[in-house]
Amino acid sequence: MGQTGQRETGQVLIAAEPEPIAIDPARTAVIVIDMQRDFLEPGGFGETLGNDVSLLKRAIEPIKALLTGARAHGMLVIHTREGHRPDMADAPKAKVERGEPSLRIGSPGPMGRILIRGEAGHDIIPELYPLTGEPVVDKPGKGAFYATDLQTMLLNRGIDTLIVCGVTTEVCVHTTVREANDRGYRCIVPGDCCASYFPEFHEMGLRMIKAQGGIFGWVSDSTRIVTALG
Ligand code: TIU
Repeated sequence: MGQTGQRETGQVLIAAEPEPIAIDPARTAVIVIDMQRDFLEPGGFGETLGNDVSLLKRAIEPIKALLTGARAHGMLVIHTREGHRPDMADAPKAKVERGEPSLRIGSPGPMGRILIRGEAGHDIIPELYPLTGEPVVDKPGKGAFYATDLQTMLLNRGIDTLIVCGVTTEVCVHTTVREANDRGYRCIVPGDCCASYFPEFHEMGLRMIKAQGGIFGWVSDSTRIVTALG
């Protein structure tokens, strides 16, 4: 804090591809996408779709390190959860009836009803549980901006840059980065803080973000970001 009590706006240079990016931590938010039991633990939505959920665990420790660094700098941390109202009025028929899952959205499973708000499986994994005061955005879609108050939160805090991480790389992380990019936010994606049920989609998803001069944003990693924050 400066003498006036105002936060000093120190720019921090983050090593990234396709090029380094200077951020102001006071205007940067970390968005942790859908690190929910439904995607990371057996018996949830991810497994009902036929996926090996153990593939997503690799993102947990890097996200922990990133959050420790971000919180130490007083950065805004926002968590998201994909899921639907218990009455499922917000769940599109096209989403509920798609494919041949072992259990459909709304069906009772070992962690409660699949992808339904308030159920154990819908909540964030204990390893990354939000701290008191950190906003949790419940989203019905893949993108974190669609039908949520995320943009209002960012506007209220004067945020211009997002560090977007979580699962899965090519689905909810990518959709959110694309939504944010079109809304004028600069997006940094720490690759080791993201994961996919399909390692090749993870790799390609990151390459798509940073290609063409950073068509959707920048790709970095937890170590480079935490080192830059100091
Ligand atoms: N959070 C998120 O990515 N939702 C998904 O459904 N992802 C899949 O990869 N299925």
